[in-house]
Amino acid sequence: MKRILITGAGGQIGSWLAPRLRDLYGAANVLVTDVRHLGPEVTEAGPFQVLDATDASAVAQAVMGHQADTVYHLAAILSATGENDPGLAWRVNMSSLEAVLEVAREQACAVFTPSSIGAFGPDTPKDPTPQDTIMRPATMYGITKVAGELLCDYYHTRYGVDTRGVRFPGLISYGAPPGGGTTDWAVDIFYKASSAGRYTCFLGPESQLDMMYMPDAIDALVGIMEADPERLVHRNAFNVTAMQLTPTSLAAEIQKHIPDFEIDYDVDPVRQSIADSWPDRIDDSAAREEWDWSPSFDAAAMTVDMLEHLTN
Ligand code: NAD
Ligand code: AKB
Repeated sequence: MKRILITGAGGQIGSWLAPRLRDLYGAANVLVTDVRHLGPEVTEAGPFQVLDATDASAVAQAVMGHQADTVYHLAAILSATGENDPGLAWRVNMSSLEAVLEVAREQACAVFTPSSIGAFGPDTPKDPTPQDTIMRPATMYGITKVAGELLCDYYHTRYGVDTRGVRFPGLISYGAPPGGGTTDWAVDIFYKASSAGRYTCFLGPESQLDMMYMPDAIDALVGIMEADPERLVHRNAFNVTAMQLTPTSLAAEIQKHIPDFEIDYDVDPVRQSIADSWPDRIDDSAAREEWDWSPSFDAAAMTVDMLEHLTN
């Protein structure tokens, strides 16, 4: 049975991933960690530890103490927060990844690290965005993501560490709120639609971005880590997507269930310029070919499920 440690597990992804991994591999085998204390639904369901992932010796001690053979490294600063404090984004995203990769090298652990559509930049072909293409991001978040992809590749080729990862699009979920990203509008819109019947969007009406519903993202996380290594050519930065949304198209989907729902716009120039520098549609055929990636939720199915959970 795997012995797993998750960093940054209190966030949008970790709050879904931790229970899934505890179900799959046994609660006692999954050490959940975050830089802050988490609620009893996490801390009482299995082992939990407050852990600053930028503290390399604390990370090493936690991995060795738990005898972990696999690390899901989720601790990070996201795009919009990263543009407000680029130094913080660089320090947290790079120091924590280096700490995790070093202990993985010493202890022969497998490592999952999520990259992002934020790794692409304004010079990248936008539709479709190929798996292997120009990577010149315009944000500090994107710079840390490209550097992280390369560092993970390096630890695999140089030291034989079993590093794997995907480039996630914007993730949509209920539960833990999103943590300061450019795609947060696609989550906020559901909360405001179900509570107030209207939403003011910080991106313009036709800003198109790739998105994915969280249950598919969790399947991707488990799927890539369970994939046959012989089939993996890309390893650390697989494009994965499930749908392409604009504020206009998602509002129309919500209006099928809440006919009076209204959307208006108060565009935030910082997040708009980040969104404008990202792809409109990424090509995820490498993930489909190399580890049978296939999402279950399109925009219609995701909207039904989100509204059902939020109104209940
Ligand atoms: P989030 O902001 O919701 O959660 C991040 C967690 O990391 C938080 O619980 C925070 O407390 C913790 N954290 C911050 N600094 C830390 C530190 N020094 N040590 C330990 N923990 C720390 O982020 P998320 O949405 O869950 O994203 C997780 C990963 O997935 C990130 O690498 C992110 O870039 C990537 N990703 C997310 C999305 C998305 O839409 N959510 C899309 C693409 C990639
Ligand atoms: C963000 O908007 O920063 C994240 C991401 C797509 O990486 N949701």
